[in-house]
Amino acid sequence: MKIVDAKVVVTSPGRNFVTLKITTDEGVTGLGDATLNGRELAVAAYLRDHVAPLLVGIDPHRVEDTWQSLYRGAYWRRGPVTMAAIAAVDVALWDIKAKAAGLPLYQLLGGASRERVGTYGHADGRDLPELFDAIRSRLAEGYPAIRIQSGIPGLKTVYGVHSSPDHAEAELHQQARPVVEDWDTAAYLRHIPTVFEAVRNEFGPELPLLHDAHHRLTPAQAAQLGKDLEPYRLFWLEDCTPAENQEALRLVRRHTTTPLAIGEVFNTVYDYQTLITEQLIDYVRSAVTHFGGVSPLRKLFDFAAQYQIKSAIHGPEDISPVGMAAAVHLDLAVHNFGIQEYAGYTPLTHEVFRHAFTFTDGHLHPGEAPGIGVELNEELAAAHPYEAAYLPVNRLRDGSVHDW
Ligand code: GCO
Ligand code: MG
Repeated sequence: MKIVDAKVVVTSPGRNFVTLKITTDEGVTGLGDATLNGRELAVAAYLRDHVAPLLVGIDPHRVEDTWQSLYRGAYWRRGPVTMAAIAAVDVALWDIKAKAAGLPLYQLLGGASRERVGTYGHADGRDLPELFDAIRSRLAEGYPAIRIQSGIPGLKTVYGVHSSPDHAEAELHQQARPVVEDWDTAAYLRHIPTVFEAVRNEFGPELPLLHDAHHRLTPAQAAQLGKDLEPYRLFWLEDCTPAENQEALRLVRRHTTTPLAIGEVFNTVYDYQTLITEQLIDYVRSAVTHFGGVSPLRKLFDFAAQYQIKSAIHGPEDISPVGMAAAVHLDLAVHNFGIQEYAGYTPLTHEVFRHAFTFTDGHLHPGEAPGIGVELNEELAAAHPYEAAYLPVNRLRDGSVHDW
């Protein structure tokens, strides 16, 4: 078998997605997700201009060799643009290999280690009544675990909190200029433990609760928050400090038993080296899409397993259904699976990317279609072209930029 075409499709059925479609001389095709939120066209150009020409003519079954040649051969290693591009190739090749074998991808990864894949969903509110309503909605949808994000008194807009529940969908259409959010760490640290206390009082001790600090704290602040949240027994506290500094987690870990999750912005195993070998975290959060694909993520999970660290693949709305499908195959197969984030998609996104994976009773299953089980409706994708969009920026009260 030989690759005859590699084409990049950028579509915005509510938000932008970048998809690589590889076609072989035997007519078998494969899809990969290369979506990098707010920087989509950089990855599209990397793929179109620098990777696609190298793929034509090669044997698509050589997944590992292709990965290594794209990673090592570029000389300029790592980074989100490079690794998202390599991820798309890796997943598309796994898709082709599994289709050629007539098997769903999870079978090539060792087969199912579980019957279904547990998820967590998002609940947010500007105040407690709004948050409680959101939690009730997620519970009604069947989610077995819930991430809680809350408005902070005195702050206008906070990460993960929609300006009104009715606007949740509209806000998926991101802005053509970055929205400016405001931030006050002291106000946040005072308020969040009271939110978890109220949620525990209302919903009881059993519901697994998560929280994302989105890289905003210093190690000492994160340690304090972890300690303050201990009575509420979180499933995890996510991205408590900026992810670049692995050593920062030593201090956090020494001071709190709240489980820690990190890694959605990481793109290679080297970003995790200290965190894993010193057992400073409990969950690795990388997405198939931003970590170079199924091949390296599988290796990361195997490495993490030696240190009792579990998988928790990043699954917000900005991972396309192609990236999500690949994730769910891995989730079903790896032994040290922890949880899968699943934020769901707009109805139009489900139409553009028809997929075999299912979401029932808060659990995902990849389905039994050969490959990753996603088909791209190219006509519908073309009818919804790229829209300029940015993630927000975050500023303190004095106007200076803070981590977002
Ligand atoms: C999460 C993440 C996302 C990111 C988003 C950025 O835990 O789901 O923090 O919400 O902010 O993926 O593009
Ligand atoms: Mg996060």
